[in-house]
This record gives sequence, C-alpha cells and structure tokens, in this order.
Amino acid sequence: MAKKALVTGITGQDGAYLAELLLQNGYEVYGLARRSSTADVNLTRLQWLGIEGDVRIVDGDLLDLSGLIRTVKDVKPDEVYNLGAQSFVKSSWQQPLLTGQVTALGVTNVLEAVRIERPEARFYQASSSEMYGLIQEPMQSEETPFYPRSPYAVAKLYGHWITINYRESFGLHASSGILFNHESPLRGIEFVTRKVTDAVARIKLGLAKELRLGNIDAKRDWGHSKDYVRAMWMMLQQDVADDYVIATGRTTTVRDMCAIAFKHAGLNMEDHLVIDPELFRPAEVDVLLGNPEKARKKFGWEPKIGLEEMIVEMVEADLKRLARLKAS
Ligand code: NAP
Ligand code: F7E
Repeated sequence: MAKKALVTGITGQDGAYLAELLLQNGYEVYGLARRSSTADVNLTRLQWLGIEGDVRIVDGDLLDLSGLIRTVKDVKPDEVYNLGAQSFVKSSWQQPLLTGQVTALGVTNVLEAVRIERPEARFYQASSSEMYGLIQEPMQSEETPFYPRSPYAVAKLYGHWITINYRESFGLHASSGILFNHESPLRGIEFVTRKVTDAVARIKLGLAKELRLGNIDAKRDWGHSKDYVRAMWMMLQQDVADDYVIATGRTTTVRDMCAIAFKHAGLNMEDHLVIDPELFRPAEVDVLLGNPEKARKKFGWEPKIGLEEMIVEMVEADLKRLARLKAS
C-alpha cells in the first residue's frame, strides 16, 4: 500500500518541491489549498513541475479547524507536512494579527486534527531561522536561544514550541525543521532573491531599467528548496521525532548575492541598483548562519546545490519566463 502524505501550503514553493519528491518516492499526495477566485493560477508551481494532475487537492484553510479535522479523518495520512503560513516577514508588520492566526494558531489547528483523528501520523512543522532574529551566537544551532524580531518570527516561535509541546504532552511523532532561507525558480517574487533575479532578467530583456532594494548589508544563509524539502522528508523517516537546523553553513550579503545575478547576465550592477529607504524593515535580522551538523550526523543530510548555481538557475528561469511573456 502506498503511503499517504497530507501537505498544507501545497501551492507554495516548498509545497511544490515536496510534492514532487513524495510522488517520486511512491506516496499518494494530498494538498490542502485555499479556495481562490483565481483557481486557474494558484496551481502554477505544481504546473511548472508538471505534477498538477498527480496531487489530490483538498479545499481547506489553516483557520478552519472543522475542515482540517474532516480532511485528516478522510485522508488518513501517514505523514502530515505543515508548510502553510503567512510567510512574508515584511507583510507581518502590516498584518500582525492574521500572521498570528495563520502562522501560529494554524499550527495548533493542524496538530489538533492529527491528535483527534490520526495520532499515529508523523507530523512536520515548518519552523524558521527567523526565530533566531537578533542572534545570540555567531552560528546558530538547535541549542541557540531564540530572539524573534518580527510578528512573523514570533508566530513561528509559537508554532515551534506547540509542536514540541504536542510531542511531549501526547506522544505525537512531531518534528520541527528550523530551516534557513531557501530559494528556487519557484520562490515568490516578493522575496529578495527572486526579486533580484526577476529584475535582472527584465533589465537584460529591456523591460526595466532599475532594481530597488532595501538593506543590502543583511546577510543570509541561502540554500535550495529542493535540498531542504529532502531534509523534511528525512526527518519524518527517523524512529524518534526531534528538531533539526537545516542550513548550508555559509552566509552572504544581499549585495553579494545580487552581484552574482548581474554578473551572470553580463550587466553592471552599479548602473541599475537603487537603494530605497521605504524597503527597510522596522526591525532587521542582520545576519543568519546555520549549523546543520545534527542533521548531517543523524541522517546524513547535506546540501547539494550552492548559492552561485542556484542564482544562475533562477536568472535563467526568469529569462525564459519573461521571453515567453514578451513573445505572447
Ligand atoms: P510560500 O511559498 O509563501 O507558501 C506558503 C503557503 O501557505 C502557500 O501555499 C499559501 O497558500 C499557504 N497559506 C497561506 N495562508 C494559508 C491559510 N490560511 N490556510 C492554508 N494555507 C495557507 O512559502 P514557502 O517558501 O514554500 O515556505 C513553506 C513554509 O516554510 C512556510 O511555513 C514558511 O513560513 C516556512 N519557511 C520558509 C523558509 C524559506 O526560506 N522559504 C524558511 C523557513 C521556513 P496561497 O497560495 O493560497 O497563498
Ligand atoms: O529578505 C533584505 C531583507 O524577504 C532577506 C522567508 O522565507 O526566510 C525568508 O525571510 C533579506 C532581509 O527573506 C529587500 O531586509 C533588502 O534582510 O528574502 P527576504 P527573509 O525576511 O529572510 C525566512 C527563513 C523565512 O522563514 C521567511 O518565511 O533581504 N532585503 N532589500 C530585501 N528583502 C525583500 N524581500 N525585498 C527587498 O527589496
């Protein structure tokens, strides 16, 4: 019998790559998706990977507990991956309450549905390096104290601890992956890497002249989503549930990441980059650098795709996408 996985956030970047991996591993994949008036576009990422016909989409919302209970009861998943969230840090200052409801309490809704209907299922929570915020150690591990710096990070910290609490209170096989930034050609356009690669492609094709950014001195530990969803799956294959940092162990400024994209396109960054104070955040996370040693030791996870290769892949994908648009 094929294993069944239920994935919240199926329409997002990680949802798409995780669904692809689970299908390759022989799973039946059920994806929770919010009803949308633009249903023709909300499966775009699954379409990009050519798997939209292979994922069974279930209507649902993280805010709707009764729907989640019904879904878990009907699907009877072996594994539940909770990837759904209001995930854009900057928006979390604009919508702090919604972010708390979805990104924090939404986790408890999924855990409740699992506890009530399918306590034997294994559960994955998408925790975040943003929880380290104002970093308390130069390299962050599972032992580093948290200091969240945005409503998003505060909400994720709640999700992290409620996952641990359900593991300790009810014996659920619930694991939390503390994932550092991870990107891909399927990254949302509002996040800085994709904003950069899309702008570079536009400038290259003569569709735009400038790229406006905020704090380019910020440093992030960037990996590839494909590598990171593999870590999610590996976590749930362990006999004992636990929490793991997933990162590359290398940190880079936004400026240097941006330079890789401009260089690949044969453009001079200084001719196009504009710093816009409007794009700075009320409180910044200046630097993140993760130590993935525990995941490497416990289950042999290592990233395969480096930053340069990933940014080049993203620029190429945006060039292709925009050239198609230009021609139509
Ligand atoms: P993403 O592309 O922004 O996807 C977020 C997903 O959540 C979308 O499918 C979205 O659906 C869904 N969602 C939002 N509100 C919902 C609600 N009320 N009910 C049900 N679904 C809802 O995010 P991602 O990059 O794939 O990240 C996946 C998860 O990992 C998120 O929880 C994120 O916070 C976390 N994370 C990401 C990173 C990273 O660097 N990518 C790092 C650490 C942790 P719609 O399409 O309908 O909006
Ligand atoms: O910002 C700076 C910005 O929005 C990265 C989410 O997936 O990873 C992501 O959160 C840095 C910040 O990602 C612009 O100030 C400069 O310092 O790409 P980002 P994020 O905030 O790190 C974590 C791990 C998550 O969990 C989140 O869900 O880049 N920056 N100029 C800019 N950022 C954006 N978006 N746009 C700019 O114009």
